[in-house]
Amino acid sequence: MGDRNIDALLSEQRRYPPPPEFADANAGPGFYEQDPDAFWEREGRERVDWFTPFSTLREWTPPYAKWYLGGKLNACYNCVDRHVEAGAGDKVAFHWEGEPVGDRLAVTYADLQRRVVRFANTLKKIGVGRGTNVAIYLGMVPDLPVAMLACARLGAPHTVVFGGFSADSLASRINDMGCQVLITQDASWRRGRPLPLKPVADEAMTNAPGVRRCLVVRRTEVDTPMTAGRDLWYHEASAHVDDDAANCPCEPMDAEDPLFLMYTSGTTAKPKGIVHTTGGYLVGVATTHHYVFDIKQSTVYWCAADIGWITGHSYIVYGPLCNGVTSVLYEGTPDFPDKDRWWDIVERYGVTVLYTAPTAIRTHMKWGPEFARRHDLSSIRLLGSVGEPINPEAWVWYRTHIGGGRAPVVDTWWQTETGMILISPLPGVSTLKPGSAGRPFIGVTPSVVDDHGYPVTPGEGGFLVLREPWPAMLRGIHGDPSRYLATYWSRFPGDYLVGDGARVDDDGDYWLLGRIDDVMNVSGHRISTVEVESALVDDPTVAEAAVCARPDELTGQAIVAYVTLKGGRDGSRQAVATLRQHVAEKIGRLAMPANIVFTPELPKTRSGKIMRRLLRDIAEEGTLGDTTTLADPSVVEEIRTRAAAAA
Ligand code: 6R9
Repeated sequence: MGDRNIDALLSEQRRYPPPPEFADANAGPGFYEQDPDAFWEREGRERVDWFTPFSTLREWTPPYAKWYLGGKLNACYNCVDRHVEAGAGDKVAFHWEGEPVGDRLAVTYADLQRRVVRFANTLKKIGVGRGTNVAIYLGMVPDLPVAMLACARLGAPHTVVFGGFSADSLASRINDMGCQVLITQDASWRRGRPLPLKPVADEAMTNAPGVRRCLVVRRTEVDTPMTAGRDLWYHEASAHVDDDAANCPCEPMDAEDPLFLMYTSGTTAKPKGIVHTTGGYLVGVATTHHYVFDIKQSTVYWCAADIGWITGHSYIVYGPLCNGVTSVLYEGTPDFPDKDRWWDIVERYGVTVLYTAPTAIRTHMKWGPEFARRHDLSSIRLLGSVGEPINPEAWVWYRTHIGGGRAPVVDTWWQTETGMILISPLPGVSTLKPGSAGRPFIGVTPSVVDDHGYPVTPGEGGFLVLREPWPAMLRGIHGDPSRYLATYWSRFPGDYLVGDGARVDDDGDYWLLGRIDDVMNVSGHRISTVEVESALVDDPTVAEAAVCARPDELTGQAIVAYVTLKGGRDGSRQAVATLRQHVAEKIGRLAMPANIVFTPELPKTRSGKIMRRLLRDIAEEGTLGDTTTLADPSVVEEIRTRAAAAA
């Protein structure tokens, strides 16, 4: 019995062709037949405005690509000013919804322009200009996109550090990038309480002496320590600052000038500063946003991610604003003050496109559909998923309970490094398969290869690699070209190593199998953690599951499953037997977990990814790895105790 049987048992048969409402979709039949170079040439000329048009589409000297050479543009101009100049100043750029109920603000494109100009002029006063690196450590307040755009306006590369990261993480990013200015806030709202941010920033700055100035946005009334000569309240520093765009021109940037760095964790402790540039990035994110989410003039778009994550950069800030869309920006958590908060927001603003992560969908599944039923969600026409493979049950739940049984679900695959969506269905073209990310976007040439770099036969799993460059591709790791080569280009020379496993079915649709280090080997059979997790979550009693391997004398590796039952219940001995049997039925006996640990929560990063590395550590009874990126570190101790009891 080999992988083929597993595949047969797991094969997902449900199919959803494009609904008739998508007959006039931005991407219709024939979309994939376009010539990639002609497509990106046209999008480059038409989707963004250039101060100086580009002369060369791209230059590819592996492993470095350049796009839109010779062009000069400004990302802020494209996201803000040009919409105001075109007469759309009164259109809402974003409906900001604060966490405290009733705390809300509609920011039009004209308002946004004034806010951005004021912010940019304030930054200028403290010495920020072209090439000054700026760190931003803010929660989901209106000043976050404003600060990013103000930096872009001046040509100052930014790095946004997610508001939940520790002082150490913040300091290491500031130091690595050499930031001279830090923008933060007093505290952010978290489930009804102010969570201080400035004290964390203070601690970070003691280890990051390069920071000359710290601008502090006031969000709450908490007492906030300020260091004279270094710290400034933003509302004071900006009080008499000009907000007339005519007096604060957008810096003409080269297409290849850096726009921002986004730090992401790799296999070593030190995070990688992924470099994104201006031209290719902006064209890439705006183009994919337009086609994948079928953006119309009337779209009300909500990406419920955090801006501190690449998803927020590309698909809350730069893509949607470049396309002149009306968006929602929400400050709080999905369960404050109650578990229907998201659905209240969808109803209030008439959200038509919702983009979120499988972990959030499974959380709502765990709470039950009654919270969504309290609200009118009929405005929703399209749903998106990103961040990890979505198991078919969650996909179908999402479509049924949030999408009214009609809205297509686009499962979008991409990474911090890719900058933009690379594999995704298109709602007017693709027949959807729950659990599949569909086809590569135009010009994207993935391949699935074996250990030696040879393409595998269709249906077989292997390493996902990318061959041709795409516009929003990373331009390297900041300050570490050898790590760039070693991480992405050395395993299969000439190909970009994604780090995910995948397989392609007979229709050419991609099925992502999780990170390659998440592929287990039990008795010589290759089993992906995702497949087992999917089987577990398919059981009606299971809310969420994470699977990893531990060494086993007989079988090489054995499977350990961590399972959260619906309603947070504890599992009985009978439940263990039932679940093992269920996996055996879904995949085969070889995939049956050797151990099942019931736990009320799984350890997750703040962006919602399950930290399988920690689960593996627990399963191997080794020492615990770094837990600083965990949303709730106490979860680990709890699981360790339970794992010992279940062994
Ligand atoms: C955008 C983002 C990237 C990793 C990626 C993969 C996983 C993201 C996915 C997905 C399956 C999807 N991933 N989207 N796996 N299906 N639709 O998440 O960026 O935080 O850098 O993570 O996330 O493993 O390699 P990032």
